[in-house]
Amino acid sequence: MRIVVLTGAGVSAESGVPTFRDADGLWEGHDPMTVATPEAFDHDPTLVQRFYDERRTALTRVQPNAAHQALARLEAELGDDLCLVTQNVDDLHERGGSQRVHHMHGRLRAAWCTACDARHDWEATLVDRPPCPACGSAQLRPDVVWFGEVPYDMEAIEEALWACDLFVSIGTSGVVYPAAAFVHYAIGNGRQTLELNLDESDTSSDFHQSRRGPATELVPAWVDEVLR
Ligand code: BV8
Repeated sequence: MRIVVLTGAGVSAESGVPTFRDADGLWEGHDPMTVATPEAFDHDPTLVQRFYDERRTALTRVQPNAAHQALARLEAELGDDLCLVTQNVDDLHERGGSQRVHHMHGRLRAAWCTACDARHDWEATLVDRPPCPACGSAQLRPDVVWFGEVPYDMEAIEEALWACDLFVSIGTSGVVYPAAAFVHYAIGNGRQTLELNLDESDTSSDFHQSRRGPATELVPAWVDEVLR
């Protein structure tokens, strides 16, 4: 069975990574249009760099959870029949054991040089405008996809959605596009769809089946079902 799994902030919530729209979410403290758009970066690069530096540093204080580990187990069994796509910029899927992860919205632990277009694995801060290791210019930005920018790996993702038998969405509110439209791609191609989420999402009613509960319970149970 070929499966496409899409994850959102909910899969990392129990690891202590704040979600966006939940009560104590990131968007509580920050207006996304002032920290997550190219215009915001042009207008106040220090504010934007600080916002991402804090989140990058916070990654050192969190660990993958049972949901990340279960998806790594599924990858080990299914191989290329699993396509794991995440909207998350954290690296908990990889630290949970997943080898192949499509970060459609980029990665916190990466920096992109807008002068020479090089991308670098990056653990440190960027607010102090460090030089690009490739060209030396001080034009590094977080390698994340901001609102109004084109998501990464869209071709591979659309191909996998076209070829899959089952589309599964885990821990996402279904508010941000094009990710929120993936269930419609899958249904449009006559594929089965399943949602695993703590609360009702904006697209819950579009899924063939929607289960409620924390990812650390729902995901291992679902993976056991698939592998049984
Ligand atoms: C684009 C990186 C063109 C940075 C992010 C009007 C209509 C439709 C679309 C648009 C529109 N106007 C503008 C748009 C486009 C815009 C968009 O969708 N805007 C929205 C707000 C209307 N999209 C874009 O700009 C995108 N680019 O469209 O380019 C294009 C299109 C197609 C093909 C080619 C080109 C780019 C968007 C990317 C923005 N960058 N992140 C950063 O991280 O700072 S988005 C960011 O927010 C996340 O990556 C994620 O995508 C989104 C947050 O959503 P979730 O992850 O779902 O998190 P949330 O907190 O909302 O929900 C958590 C869920 O988990 C909840 O449902 C909760 O119940 C559940 N949960 C909580 N705890 C648990 C749990 N579930 C299980 N267990 C738990 N323990």
